[in-house]
Amino acid sequence: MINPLYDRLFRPHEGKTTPFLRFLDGTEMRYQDFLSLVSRLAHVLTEKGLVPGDRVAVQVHKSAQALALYGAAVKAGLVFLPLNTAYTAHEITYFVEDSGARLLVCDSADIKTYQSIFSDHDMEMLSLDADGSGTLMDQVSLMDADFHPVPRDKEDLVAILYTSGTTGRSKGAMLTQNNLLSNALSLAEAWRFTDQDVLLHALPIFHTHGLFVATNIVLATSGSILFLPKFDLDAIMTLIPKATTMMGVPTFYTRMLEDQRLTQEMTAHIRLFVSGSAPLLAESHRQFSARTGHAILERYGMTETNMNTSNPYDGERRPGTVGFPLPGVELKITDPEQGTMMPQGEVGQIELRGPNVFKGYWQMPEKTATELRPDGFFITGDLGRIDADGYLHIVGRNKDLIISGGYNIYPKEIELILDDQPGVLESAVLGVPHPDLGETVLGVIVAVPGQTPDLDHIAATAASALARFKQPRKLILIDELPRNTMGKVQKNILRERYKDVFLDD
Ligand code: MCA
Ligand code: AMP
Repeated sequence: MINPLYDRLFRPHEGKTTPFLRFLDGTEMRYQDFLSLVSRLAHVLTEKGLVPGDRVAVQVHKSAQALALYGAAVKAGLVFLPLNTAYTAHEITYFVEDSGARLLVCDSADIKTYQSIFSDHDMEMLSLDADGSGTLMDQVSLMDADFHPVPRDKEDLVAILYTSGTTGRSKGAMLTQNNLLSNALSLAEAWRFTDQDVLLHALPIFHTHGLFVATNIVLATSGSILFLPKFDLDAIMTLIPKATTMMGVPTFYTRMLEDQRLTQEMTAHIRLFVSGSAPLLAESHRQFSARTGHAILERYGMTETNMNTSNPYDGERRPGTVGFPLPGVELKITDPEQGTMMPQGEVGQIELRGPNVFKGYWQMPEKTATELRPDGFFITGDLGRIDADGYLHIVGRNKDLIISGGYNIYPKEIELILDDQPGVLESAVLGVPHPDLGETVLGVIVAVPGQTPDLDHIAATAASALARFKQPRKLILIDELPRNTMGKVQKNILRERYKDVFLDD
């Protein structure tokens, strides 16, 4: 194979006239048109001087062109680096500098800001807007629709996805051709995807879930995608009768449950609902089954590992569990201190090994060594147990992480900003239950004795530095942080104390 990911996921569709993407307005993009866009974009990238292995940073709204850009990076042997559209210029600066990106593709509304920030960087910049226009696309029309795929080895990098770190510094997870390909093929089979499937796609395409899981599975099986720009409850309700499958984070399902239009009849055409990226409450699972007759299939994944476990397609999909390891994935539950195996049924940290597990963190060998063991097992930081029937239950986290509406937030990054504010002695940021987002961010602040920090000013400073989804939804001033005898802040006590803050709203 020349370029394994391209050869298996993209090449088979060259010349195919069936629809790949279907849009809200009823228009479609056929496979062959998508593939020729991929080729033209690959020409644009290489004509900008990019060579195999170069990083292409992309912060754009969801569009067919943005998806084709991913294909173009694969075809040209480049490393795709998708970035959340919510990230601020401050956050983007870090990703661009850390990755050494050679090209940044962004919305035209941001290009001036980025041009001034990166004026002394050896980096090209192009724009791509939500409607598919921009300087990137201006060049596409001049390009040839043939592009010979750049040869790649299955261990070569195809993407870097940044995931926040416990120290407050984001880490770039390096994903190989084989990581993505093996997982797509494994999931397509486990979830029985075929060319008859129509996937309702409302996830963002800058994360593993929407970009790799959802898109690669459809590419692997030649089905089509109902491609929504974002989650929109009305659009979902209108399109469900036209789809056969849907993937979402738990917030999608809880929002759908609140809508009376969700019934057994209107979901009759669907064969599979999948949930992941955050815990789906067993109660939501049961309510969804009762309303629609569909048992949501919950699975467990990570940016570093793609998908690890899944409830079965046939057989019981057990609420509150994430099922069994996918074929080829080894999973063990270990003692967090010793790394030794825990007895069957007991809680420990989840470790994983398989073709899905990433190559390490970009330019962070020490961090990689602490999380990826020499024998290939990756220490996930999630706590779990395996029940008597082999189902994995995720019972907590051994890492300080908040998951809000499927987005990961590491408290340290926010605490560093809060601690820096006038009048603040120290702070603790924690995730507390939220009816819509699962968890949301609460900031707890202790003042320097005799001073009164200005909470509005602090919120405004956080807003200028952090993406909206990371900003504390509330700041609370308290006298002191609870600590254990070692001096460590006891966030569990704070979580318990403030667990109803957003539930009472
Ligand atoms: C939007 N906002 C959020 C979030 N999303 N705040 C906290 N958490 C969020 N997730 C902000 C908006 O900026 C806005 O701020 C306000 O919340 C309300 O926006 P709303 O219109 O309600 O939000 P939305 O556009 O409907 O988005 C909510 C969402 C979205 C649909 C849940 O966040 C989403 O699509 N999440 C999916 C994330 C995902 O794909 N995760 C996969 C990661 P304001 O009110 O100030 O204007 S991959 C992964 O985790 C692993 C690999 C795995 O296993 O899959
Ligand atoms: P990310 O860094 O965005 O890849 O998020 C990965 C984390 O999301 C995992 O380490 C888990 O903590 C969490 N996660 C993903 N899927 C599930 C799930 N089905 N249930 C509980 N947690 C999940």
